[in-house]
Amino acid sequence: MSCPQDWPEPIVRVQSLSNSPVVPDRYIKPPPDRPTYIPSSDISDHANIPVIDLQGLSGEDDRLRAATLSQISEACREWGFFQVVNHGVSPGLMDKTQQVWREFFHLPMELKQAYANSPKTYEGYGSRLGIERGAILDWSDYYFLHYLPSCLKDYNKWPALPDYGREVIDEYGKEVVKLGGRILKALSLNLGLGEDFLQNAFGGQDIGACLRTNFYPKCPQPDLTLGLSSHSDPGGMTILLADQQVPGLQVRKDDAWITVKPAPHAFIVNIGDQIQVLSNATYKSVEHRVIVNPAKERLSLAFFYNPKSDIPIQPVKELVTPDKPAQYSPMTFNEYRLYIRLNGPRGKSQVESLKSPRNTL
Ligand SMILES: O=C(O)CCC(=O)C(=O)O
Repeated sequence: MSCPQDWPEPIVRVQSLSNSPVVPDRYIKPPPDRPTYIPSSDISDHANIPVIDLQGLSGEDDRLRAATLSQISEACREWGFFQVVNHGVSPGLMDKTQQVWREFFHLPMELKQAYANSPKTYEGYGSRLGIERGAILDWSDYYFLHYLPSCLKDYNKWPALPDYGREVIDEYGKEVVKLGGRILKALSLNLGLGEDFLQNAFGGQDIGACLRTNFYPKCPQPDLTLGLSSHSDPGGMTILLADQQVPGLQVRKDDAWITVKPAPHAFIVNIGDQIQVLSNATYKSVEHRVIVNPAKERLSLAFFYNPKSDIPIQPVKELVTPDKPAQYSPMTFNEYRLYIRLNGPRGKSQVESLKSPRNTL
């Protein structure tokens, strides 16, 4: 099955609704899914996901390197989410890339409409995930583009404005791909595999890398809706550059939602479903969602570091034992991501439903 060529209903840009006095019905979540709006000033009192300094990974100090790996291991097992600082991507480039996207989303609507996307590839300017007619939608617009594989990278599908944007977005992608490779090595070692094992399982140099820049306009009734509904990321690993000024990302920890407080110039890293599958559920992707703000818009850059799309992804045999048989059947990422592309974000329902039948008896 493939995605249809077009959306089931006319697209409404959420940005065009941000001055309405009330949230239209299409965006009102059922009561159990509604968030409790937390003013930014209260967030500092809450628990936060671990913050890990990556400097130790590249230095000569073996003890520091081992300690850093161990922090990453614990964060993957306990949280599935962590922040990294001293990660090697220049703060100036991070700021400039956010600035490019802010300028893009503030262009006149008719200029942005030239990049309107369709569910066939999702590339371009979008305002919904999923194609179910009448679905309750999220309070966000986004822009989706590919970096890798190179055959999918098409500058014509990247915004031409602001005029310095493509170069900056390109540079940002190169740097974040490098960071993804370093983190994947750490995960691989922590799983007791060779440092290149996971990268090879992802397809070596032929990985997929794409960016979704999320734009969450301010919202008149933030306790009735969500910027992005609860989901786990379908891909390998996500490297998120969150808004430094406006919190919004919430991570599910046990039965609570923890609001992430981004450290200055940190990236937020999370395990996606494909690493859950490859690691035979040693690492788990974690549900997260985004709340919106009554006074401020919010911008985030979600960089998806994914396996090559047409190779079967399955638990690596080194992590399959008689006590822990393979939990998932092989599936290509191309097949896997169709679920979210058709249905929109739905918690962890997909990866849970894929458990091999013999393990659900
Ligand atoms: O905006 C955020 O902080 C998170 C975005 C996210 O979860 C996603 O794009 O999948």
